[in-house]
Amino acid sequence: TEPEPWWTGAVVYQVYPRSFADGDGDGVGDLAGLRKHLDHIADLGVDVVWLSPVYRSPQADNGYDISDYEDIDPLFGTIDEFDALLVEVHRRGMRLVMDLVVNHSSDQHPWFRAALQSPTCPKHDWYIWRDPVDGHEPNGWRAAFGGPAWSWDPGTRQYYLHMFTPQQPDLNWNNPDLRAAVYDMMNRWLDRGVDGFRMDVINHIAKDADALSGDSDAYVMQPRIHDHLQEMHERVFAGRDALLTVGEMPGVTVEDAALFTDPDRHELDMVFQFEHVGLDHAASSKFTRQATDLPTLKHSLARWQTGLEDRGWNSLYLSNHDQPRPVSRFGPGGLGAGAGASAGAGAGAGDDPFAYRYEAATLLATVLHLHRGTPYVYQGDEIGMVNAGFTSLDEYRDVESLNWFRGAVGRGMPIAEALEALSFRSRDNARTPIPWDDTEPAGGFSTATPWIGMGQGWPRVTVAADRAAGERSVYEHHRRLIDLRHRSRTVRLGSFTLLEAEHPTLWAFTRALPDGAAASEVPLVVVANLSAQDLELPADVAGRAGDLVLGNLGAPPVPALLRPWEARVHACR
Ligand code: TEU
Repeated sequence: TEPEPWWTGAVVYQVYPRSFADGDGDGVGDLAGLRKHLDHIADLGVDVVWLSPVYRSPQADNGYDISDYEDIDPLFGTIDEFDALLVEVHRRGMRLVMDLVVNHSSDQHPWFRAALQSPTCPKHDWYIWRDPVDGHEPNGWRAAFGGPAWSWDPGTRQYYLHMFTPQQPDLNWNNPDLRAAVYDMMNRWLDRGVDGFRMDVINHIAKDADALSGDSDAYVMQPRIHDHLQEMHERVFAGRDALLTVGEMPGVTVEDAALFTDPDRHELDMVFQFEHVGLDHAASSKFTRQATDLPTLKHSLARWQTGLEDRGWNSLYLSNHDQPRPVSRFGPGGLGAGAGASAGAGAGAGDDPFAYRYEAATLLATVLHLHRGTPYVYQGDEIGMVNAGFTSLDEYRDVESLNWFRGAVGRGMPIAEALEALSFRSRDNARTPIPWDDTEPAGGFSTATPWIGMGQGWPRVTVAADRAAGERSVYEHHRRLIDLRHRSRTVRLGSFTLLEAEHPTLWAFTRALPDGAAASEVPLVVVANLSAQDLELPADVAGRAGDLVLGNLGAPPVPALLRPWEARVHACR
């Protein structure tokens, strides 16, 4: 049989460079700062570093608006600094995956500047233009960060499409020259030594902009997406070894994902799906909290486990630079506050944001890393960082947050209510600087005032404090989880079975391989208590739990009892 791909045993660490470490003292993280702190990542045992965008960019969306795909923004360093980083990453036995943002470019990219010249110049067709209809936008599509998805260009007297900010015009993937230019660019990065790509909103590159409906959802992913990805594979990835490709795909279904990640179809290794991070969003807006509960979350992830069991592969994440911190969202003040509480405004807000922080951070990591798929650790989660806790608008930086606030308050929402929504949902919750220690002015992140505040966790939650916490180090727990994946074939490939699916506070499942003879193939049972009360394991679960493999609270005094926010991995009896 074919050996399994290397990334079934890999763990990825995501770096959001502007918030990781500042090497040149301007208050913004950069490549030099990252290079200095690489051992923090390597010692965790991860296999891959995914670097969020460092390309030249006006920073309208923190680098997700690229004006030169082949150079580094001076904010982050130089191309020589990048090469030096790549050498150091490889020297530590890790791979480096770049962000690829080709659904759109910056409006300052020379391609778009050229496209503005006239509707007949060749580059014009590299973007998506429509004539006005009755003096208006051609359809009612809305941009993700507010306002219409079409902006008027007075020069060409046409509208151009942008699914995000007006500074991020969408590229036209129907144009073969555009596609060739993107593939050439990707090949040059791979030739330079990078090891793959995380592809930003890649399921949106094939869209039907002629659709007249007021809602873009049905049209952002057209069947041609599969042709584009197969062509990309053939022109870029075929014949290259040991790469990793992961496509970010808002709205993707498990059925779609099985196609995208079926190895025989040569499209992508894995995708980021959004189902589990949408459960607490109202359909109308991500800023409206929707009640959810543990059974719903368990079922959602379990459905993806089953759906991609025979073909395809999952990526596993609870957070990234767009999502709140897992401890705050799924911990005692979030999901753990219960379905009723998570519905109301201010749920958990009065509570201690640090309650059971170590336990919740390590429990959530245990559950995530024990699923089948490739786990992604977002910077800061390995020390159990919490939401930013900002209380006034001037603390926020994110364009999505600022635009939403302006719109909501403009429509009459009380300011306090809008600030409350930002406090649980803003992307800035995960973008505060890594607090390396408790020194002024910025916890070792920078010698200057940082571009965004340190957040409520600082100076209590720091890398130094966590590393000194011994048995209660979130970092150390992640290291053990990653080590377990490397040692255990069951963790990598075993099939997943959810136990006690309807239990309101117990998350329990087994992982097992069909024959399972070798030591690395022992079947495992995972049990986790998402509550502040002791939990007595149901007999069918307790009966399975043999030797303790790993736990966040050490050996249990009473094996059939889970302490508050305890998570354990046992060999199956
Ligand atoms: O995000 C795409 C996306 O759909 C969302 O997760 C988005 O960030 C948002 O939360 C909508 O409410 C990707 C990047 O990860 C994000 O940082 C960029 O802003 C976006 O694409 C545009 O490039």
